[in-house]
Amino acid sequence: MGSIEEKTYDAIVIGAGFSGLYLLHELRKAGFSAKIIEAGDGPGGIWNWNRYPGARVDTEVPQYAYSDPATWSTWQWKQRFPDRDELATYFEHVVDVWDLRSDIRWDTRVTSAHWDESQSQWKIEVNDDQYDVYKCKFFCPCTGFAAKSYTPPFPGFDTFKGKIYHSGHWPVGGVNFAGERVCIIGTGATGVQAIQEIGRIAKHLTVVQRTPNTALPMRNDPIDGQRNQYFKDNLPEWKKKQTTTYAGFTYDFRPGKIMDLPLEKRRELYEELFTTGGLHFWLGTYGDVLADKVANEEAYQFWREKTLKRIKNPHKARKLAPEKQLDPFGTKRISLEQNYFEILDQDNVDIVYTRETPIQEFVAEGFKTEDGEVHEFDVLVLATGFDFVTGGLTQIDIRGVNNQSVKDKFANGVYTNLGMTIRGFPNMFFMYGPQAPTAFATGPVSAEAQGAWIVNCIKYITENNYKSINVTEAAEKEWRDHVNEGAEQGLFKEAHSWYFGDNIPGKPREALNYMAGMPLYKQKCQESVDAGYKGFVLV
Ligand code: NA7
Repeated sequence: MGSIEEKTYDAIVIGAGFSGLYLLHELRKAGFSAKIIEAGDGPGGIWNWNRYPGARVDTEVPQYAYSDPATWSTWQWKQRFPDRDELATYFEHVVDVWDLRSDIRWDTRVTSAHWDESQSQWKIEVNDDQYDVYKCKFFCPCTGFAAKSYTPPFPGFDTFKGKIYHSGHWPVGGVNFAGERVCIIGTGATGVQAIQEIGRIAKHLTVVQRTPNTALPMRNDPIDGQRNQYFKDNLPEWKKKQTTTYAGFTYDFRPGKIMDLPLEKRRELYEELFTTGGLHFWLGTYGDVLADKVANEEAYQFWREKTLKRIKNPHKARKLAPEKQLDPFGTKRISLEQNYFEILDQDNVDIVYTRETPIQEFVAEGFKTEDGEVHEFDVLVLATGFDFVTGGLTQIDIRGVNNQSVKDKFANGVYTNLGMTIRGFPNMFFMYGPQAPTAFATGPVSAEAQGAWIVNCIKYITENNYKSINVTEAAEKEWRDHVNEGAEQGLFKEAHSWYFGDNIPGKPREALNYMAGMPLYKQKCQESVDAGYKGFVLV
């Protein structure tokens, strides 16, 4: 162990994803000293970790990118929905353009962050060999919404003798599945992508499905030089538009109600949105599809009609596209697929539908289902998701006033102000976390909105010689009520989904995201500033 070195910065940021990189760039532009501490070996956050086969973003470019012309004027996209490697290269490019590298420390995990009331500063400890300690006035965890992976507690799990990989921490060199007997548990966005790739090359693939995925066609396309030029010609306007829409896309929900249109027009629109691909059938339709049961059912039946045409095996068709939907269409995170249903229809793929045949226990060679059948495989891939939205914060030992931890603070429910600050954690600003638009807004747009607000707040504190900022009790209650009100709109709360923490046993059921849309979110954040940081105590 080397000597303990103390390093003092104005701000310490955790994580080099969309949020962290933007924040570092803006802090430095404003004249603050800042450092990112990043557990991974490169930038991109989730896109650095997402190395499982088939990992690909489901928001199209150039929407899924920063708005700063310096970052896009010198960049060429290759695919409408870039894969993990293309995104990793994009983030390297951004780090170079903004010249951030010297202020990022890689391969280093923050183990604790404690508020020192007497000094009005944060003390940050990391897991490196030197046991370095960082001190800073402002502490900014930008850990993302999917930082803590989740493995369900399957009975007998430890008895399985094969190899196990979780999508969230994949080996850097990759895994060769060719000719292997593989099992994938989980059919969320990750499961869909991994199944498409692994099903193609595995000798046999067992897919464990708990809920059928109403995945929409991605329709990925290569992007040539001419199209890249077209992007550049339009980007100033598109980036402005993205700051005005519900989810930070260039398109939005249509005004009015779909059920006011005649059937023929509705079918035409479904067809058009389906053909456009991506998330358009979900977020580019009329709002009543996600709010009115009749409209919702019609959208589902359209999806089902299209999907059934692609599945020949009637037993699989019944499992993958049941007549009666389990959760209202689009109220769980929509995934995008390329050839998911064709791969599942192959003879080398079996589907274990756990609502019909639950897993009883794991055994040495695989698992046994309650009908007595043993499903054998050599490699297990867990695509079972994450302790979404809150897990990134609660897994770090973050302690504020009176030594209270964020984990304890959130034990019976999430309380924040503006989805960026927590009462009892002075001078701490988190991004892309709880009670913010997070899962309902695309990463770069959210990063730019929150990053700008945070840097302005830090400037205000500094220029006015305040020691600290903290949230009032009334503000955290008011924000929670406002977030919950937004979550009452539409059919979302009827679904069993990670949007409400349902995927983690014992997690309180509550709205983890701000669901009233980016424009209202930004308005609320600005209102607080205009009223002299209403909802905060400045010391
Ligand atoms: P998700 O979307 O949480 O998917 C996890 C999947 O794992 C989902 O299909 C779950 O079924 C399934 N799951 C979880 N626990 C079990 C058990 N015990 N048994 C069987 N199946 C289980 O995570 P992803 O990694 O796919 O997606 C992450 C996000 O990245 C995604 O939402 C996008 O924003 C991009 P369930 O549906 O809960 O019944």
